[in-house]
Amino acid sequence: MPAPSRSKILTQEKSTTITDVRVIVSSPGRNFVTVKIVTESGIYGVGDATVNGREMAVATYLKEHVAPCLIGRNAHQIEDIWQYLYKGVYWRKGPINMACIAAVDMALWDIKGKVAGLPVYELLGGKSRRGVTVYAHATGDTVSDTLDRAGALIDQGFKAIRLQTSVPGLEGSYGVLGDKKDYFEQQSSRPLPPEQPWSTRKYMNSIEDLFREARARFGDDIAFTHDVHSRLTPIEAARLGKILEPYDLLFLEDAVAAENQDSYRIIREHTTTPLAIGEIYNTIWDCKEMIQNQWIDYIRTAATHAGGITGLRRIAEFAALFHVRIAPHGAPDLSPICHAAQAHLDLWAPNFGVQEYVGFGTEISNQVFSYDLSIQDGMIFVGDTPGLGVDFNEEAAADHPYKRSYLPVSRLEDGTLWSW
Ligand code: CS2
Ligand code: MG
Repeated sequence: MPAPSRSKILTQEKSTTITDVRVIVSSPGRNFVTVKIVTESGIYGVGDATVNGREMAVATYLKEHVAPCLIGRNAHQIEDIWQYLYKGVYWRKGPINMACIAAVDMALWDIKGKVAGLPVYELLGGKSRRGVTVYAHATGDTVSDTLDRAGALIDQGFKAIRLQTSVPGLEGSYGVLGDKKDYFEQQSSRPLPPEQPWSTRKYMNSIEDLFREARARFGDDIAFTHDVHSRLTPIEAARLGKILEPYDLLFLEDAVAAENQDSYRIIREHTTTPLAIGEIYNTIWDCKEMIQNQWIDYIRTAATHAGGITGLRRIAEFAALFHVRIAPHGAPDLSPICHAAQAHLDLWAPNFGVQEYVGFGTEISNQVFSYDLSIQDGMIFVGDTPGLGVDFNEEAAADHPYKRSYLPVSRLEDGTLWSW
């Protein structure tokens, strides 16, 4: 077939020349930062840049420093634009910078799919599975409440469940909703960082009950995960891993805050409980050491926090060399755009493990975000809409203005500042 004439390529470039970059901060139930990249032809793409509790930092960075550099560029040049924004900034990496690159990247993949008339998973290499297996969240003030919630999820067909429950004697344990109806409501009422107490001793003295009773009630087929949320030291995490070995977890998440990746070597030397980490990582460099040393089993980087589809694809390919599977973060502070981007990537990735799932949104956020995603029998199914299959209603978003909201801060019972 003859190569397209220069004029045809130019026509393409003209039609996909970026003419506008819009950054919208809205709060349909909780704050989100959305990027909309518009091309000469009118085709546009959307991306998620939400960094929970620092939304305005991201929005300003995008408006002031990223958007001007994109006008006039060819939206098809996803990789070149990624490299331009990553290397061209000089001050590389970091959560704010990488969330901006991520949102632009998602929007460009969305545009490319729309121009090609294909869903993004086809552009990545097609489906490697029929659907995306997820793990849902079961949480409660008591072990019994948590397991009742888990039972309801199992009845809905979920095959993997994250279990979190209150720590007896502590006010406000991580991952427990208390009197709030969902995570959105829980976060929306935080105009200043609430302070939550932590006691490793109280936690370690109670956590085994949750999994012993879960296995007794549900048997061995259900996969359970648990999120420690970076609160232990390496040797404490090693002990927790050994305590939980009889209950055969799918993975123990964020056992230790891992700026020092070598911490995971210590945990690994003591326990066979699978380990997962990565939701706050921003680049492959943050997790390179622990992947190549096989100190972890799942890497949980999120499209919004680790450079978009392009960033996640690089991490997935590297992780596959070391038997590490991807288990992308899927928290309520990622927008449906991120959930969709990850679902497309999960469908393609040969080393996909499991996707965190807390729902794609609520009745309010669904007024702003629409998406070609469904959940059935514990799996996400991605439609064949070209691009990411998501849309963002700017008019509806304007009805839900941003309102500052923080993540909590944690302190030990003696007042020492701790990881939340
Ligand atoms: C949690 C997150 O879902 C998880 O694994 O670690 O919900 C985390 O607490 C939030 O993303 C913080 O914004
Ligand atoms: Mg987590």
